[in-house]
Amino acid sequence: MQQILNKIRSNSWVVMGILNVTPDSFSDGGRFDQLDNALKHALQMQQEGAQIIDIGGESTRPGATVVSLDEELARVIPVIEKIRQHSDVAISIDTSKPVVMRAALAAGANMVNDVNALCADGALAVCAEFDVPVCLMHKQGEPQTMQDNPQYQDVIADICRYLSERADACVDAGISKKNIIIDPGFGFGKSLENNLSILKEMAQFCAMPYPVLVGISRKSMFGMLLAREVEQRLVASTTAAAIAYQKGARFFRVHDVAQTCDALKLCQAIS
Ligand code: 7PJ
Repeated sequence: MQQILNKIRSNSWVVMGILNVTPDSFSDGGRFDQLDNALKHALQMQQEGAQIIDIGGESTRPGATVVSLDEELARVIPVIEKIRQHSDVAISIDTSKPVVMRAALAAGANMVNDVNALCADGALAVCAEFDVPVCLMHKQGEPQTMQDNPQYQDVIADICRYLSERADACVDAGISKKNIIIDPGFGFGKSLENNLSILKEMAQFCAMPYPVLVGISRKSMFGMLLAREVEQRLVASTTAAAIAYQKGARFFRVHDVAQTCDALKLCQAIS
């Protein structure tokens, strides 16, 4: 993981492939099939150029329902163990729950990706103890209702202030500054206009003393802007990644790994 963090201090970039662990993964007899599918998908994304696999068992999409602790553990831990048996690819655990963070890190995950920016009681302490990179994401409100009516004084300044406060909280809790990654949180309590401002002003986040992660892949902002269904958002997603790279973002959380890597290779070649 430190190698990955060092890499992005130059003009290089890192793609994080999204591995969704689906709600019915562990019902009835599907268990081993589902695990094998998850492993296959992870290995394929690694082959295509992903240096980190981001595993999430709690859907945080707009409108998603809350998942219990036991359910989330049952979804993600077997997948982490399975990948660890076959690959040394870096694994990121996408969770807000300290118990899941601890179990995932103990099972071989290398990084914590928290859409709640380590706000849950005990989250900072777990990450400090394991001394792993953390991604702090901004969101406004909670997934159930966050898209209803997002409000900002100044969307860029408000997000920068929040991320800066959360980074300070990390350092106060003993998390190394070099382990902090920030993320403006596309789609998390943001209107289309807010999301476009964030992309346009990406350089302002990148001017903060932390690397920036962008999660914009297939998001509903493209549905709104382009009237495209989720499977038809590849071109917009890779274009957005290229724009964000040019403005200084270095981590990209994506579904379409090979295509995003192509776009970023081109960007880097002319940088
Ligand atoms: C993000 C995330 C994001 C980070 C999700 C989806 C929603 N983690 N997890 N940043 N989005 N760090 O992929 O549509 O933007 S889940």
